[in-house]
Amino acid sequence: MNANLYALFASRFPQDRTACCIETHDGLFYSWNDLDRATAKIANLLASLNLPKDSRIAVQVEKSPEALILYLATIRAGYVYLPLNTAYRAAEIEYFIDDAEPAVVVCSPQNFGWVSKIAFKAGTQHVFTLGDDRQGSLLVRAALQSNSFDTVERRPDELAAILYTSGTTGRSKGAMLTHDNLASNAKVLHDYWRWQPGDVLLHALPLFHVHGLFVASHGALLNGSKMIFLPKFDATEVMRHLPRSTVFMGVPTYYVRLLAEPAFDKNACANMRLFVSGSAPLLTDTFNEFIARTGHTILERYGMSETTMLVSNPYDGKRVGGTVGLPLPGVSVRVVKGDGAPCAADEIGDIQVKGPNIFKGYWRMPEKTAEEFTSDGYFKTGDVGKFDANGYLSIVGRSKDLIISGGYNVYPKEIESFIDEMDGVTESAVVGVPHHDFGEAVTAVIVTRPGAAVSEGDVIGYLKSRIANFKVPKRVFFLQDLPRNTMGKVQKNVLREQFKDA
Ligand code: MCA
Ligand code: AMP
Repeated sequence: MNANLYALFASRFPQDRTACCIETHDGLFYSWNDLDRATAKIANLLASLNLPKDSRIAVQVEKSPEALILYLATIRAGYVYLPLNTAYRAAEIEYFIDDAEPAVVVCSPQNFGWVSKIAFKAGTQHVFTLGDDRQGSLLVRAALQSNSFDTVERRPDELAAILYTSGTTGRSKGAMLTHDNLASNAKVLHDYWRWQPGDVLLHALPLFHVHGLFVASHGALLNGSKMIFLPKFDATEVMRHLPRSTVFMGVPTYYVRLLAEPAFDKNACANMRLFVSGSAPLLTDTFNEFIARTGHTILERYGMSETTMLVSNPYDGKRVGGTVGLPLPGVSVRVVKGDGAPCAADEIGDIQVKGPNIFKGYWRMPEKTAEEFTSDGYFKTGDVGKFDANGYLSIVGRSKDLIISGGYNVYPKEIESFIDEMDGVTESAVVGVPHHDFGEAVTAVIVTRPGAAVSEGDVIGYLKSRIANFKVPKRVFFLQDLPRNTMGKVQKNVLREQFKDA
């Protein structure tokens, strides 16, 4: 049997292929026939390029139905999809392209100048453009191709996607996900969250991370369900479409922003079946306020780029606020102490996981991959948590130095290395402090050289021209010295406490 993930989706398309598969915010309708034919055209285009096996197709484009179609076409043609955040700037894109050596790069038309320069320098042969308005050379070239394509045979353990996830030492690592990693997780979630006939997914997440690209889209595709596609999250737009939707997925910031809308109430959610939250901790206050306002209990779940989804609150059973729920069927989750011994209920330790959804390793980093697995094959998540007596997992912290802002990961080490390059800066420490909207806000604390005149505005301006906007500190503070422990290590917990009300 062909284990290509696209073949699985195709086997679940609804009988009526003229039914709507994707509806856009501005009133366009794509049927399942359209999806089949459009993925075939792009798959034929990719096949015509005679790319080597396992070629990476790197994509940095705005969200659109065609962006999802490009993902599916890549999988269908047997290549490896490599999505990139649209906020990334030249230095970030250059790193990913140099590291992944994609055979094809697809970028937004307005970025063609600088992206193609980076790609051609790195040896990429083909650079196409794709806009969010159905423009660009990719579609022009694909239009000339046949609209039928035999989905390429793939084994379960062959690569389907690489997702870059930043490293604690600053270097991003490409998590290699196989067809079976994605297919097994999609099937489990489809059953666990009880997707049903008539479901409609309101899709407001970006298409370059696990949450929007896999968890949300795969559920609808496996269910043969319509997706209403929003170009980005916007609370007013979400509310406009909720009455015709049944399933919504988002990061906690989405729920905070929805609750800030006075008209968001039981009535607004009357047609809804399921709200899912993940990618960052959902505050218990948000969880409780959501129940009070809408009568719906948000289902919180937990996963990673390396693992896709691991743990979820139940659909039918009790959804407990402040917890991420129970291990998904087929996924083994344990909490261990420093010496590897299992923790008792309510005892805090490191979270380790095993299952068919766990990635194949980091792209071209075998030593790093080996370091992140235990001798008995468990992946070390870098998250710290505890099980309660009922088997519900809570995440209480992270052993990795990571900030999650509005669902995006920011690695302090990367930001510190940019700040430390600035004239007049001696050293810096970047921490996350509580933020009502983004959950955590990136905050920089800097020590300057004597006599140097570096201002908050200078630092923010310098960083904005170099790195993705969401990584730029919201505030910058200056100290004479950074607090250190007896080993000389910067005490970030002290800084987090000192600037928590910033
Ligand atoms: C935008 N900005 C941000 C963020 N997003 N700053 C910090 N954190 C962010 N997440 C910047 C903008 O560039 C802008 O900067 C300023 O903040 C205000 O922008 P705003 O209009 O409020 O932002 P927005 O366009 O509304 O975006 C906020 C957002 C978005 C809707 C929350 O960030 C988002 O969609 N996040 C979802 C991320 C996601 O999909 N995560 C899943 C990862 P300036 O003022 O300087 O111009 S997958 C994952 O983690 C795993 C595996 C899992 O478990 O799911
Ligand atoms: P990423 O590198 O984007 O895959 O982010 C994965 C990380 O997001 C995990 O290791 C967790 O730290 C965090 N995460 C995801 N879901 C949740 C959640 N529901 N609660 C708390 N943290 C979460």
